[in-house]
Amino acid sequence: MNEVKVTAYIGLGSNMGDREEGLNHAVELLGKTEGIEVTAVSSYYNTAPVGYIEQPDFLNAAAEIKTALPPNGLLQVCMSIEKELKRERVMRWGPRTIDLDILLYGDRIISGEHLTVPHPRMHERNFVLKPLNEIAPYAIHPVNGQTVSEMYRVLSSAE
Ligand code: GSY
Repeated sequence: MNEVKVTAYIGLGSNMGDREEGLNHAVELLGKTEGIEVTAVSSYYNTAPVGYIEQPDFLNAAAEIKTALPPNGLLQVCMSIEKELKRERVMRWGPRTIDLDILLYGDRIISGEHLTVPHPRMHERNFVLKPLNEIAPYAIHPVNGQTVSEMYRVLSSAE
């Protein structure tokens, strides 16, 4: 029987250690996970830190996957990759070796204790929308109805 696969988007970021190696490794581990196929990866973008700004620049990217995993299963995978790559995070908004965020999971809207999808701040973050716009300009945010390219245009014109 064919599994039903959902297209989901993951945001990746690193600002500790070898950032490029961290992103490469995270994408590789995602692709090796049963129930996940990585179908596109954006370029890697050097971005100034947002929020707590007294920290090194990030390298950010976005990946498109097709997955048979449910949202919470995907969250567990993201968390175990962060653990495997020895994610270090000294403070909540501070530097980290690797960060994986579920941005979109098909057209699902999820508001759970551990997972909110679409990612609640994705529409206001250039470091999310720029890589995502490269691989999925026509993907639709199921809450505001905008495409990624519309959100990216609105955000870029406000800056
Ligand atoms: O949730 C992402 C972690 N993060 C980032 C990031 O990935 N990139 C940039 N540029 N700034 C950030 N601030 C935080 S927190």
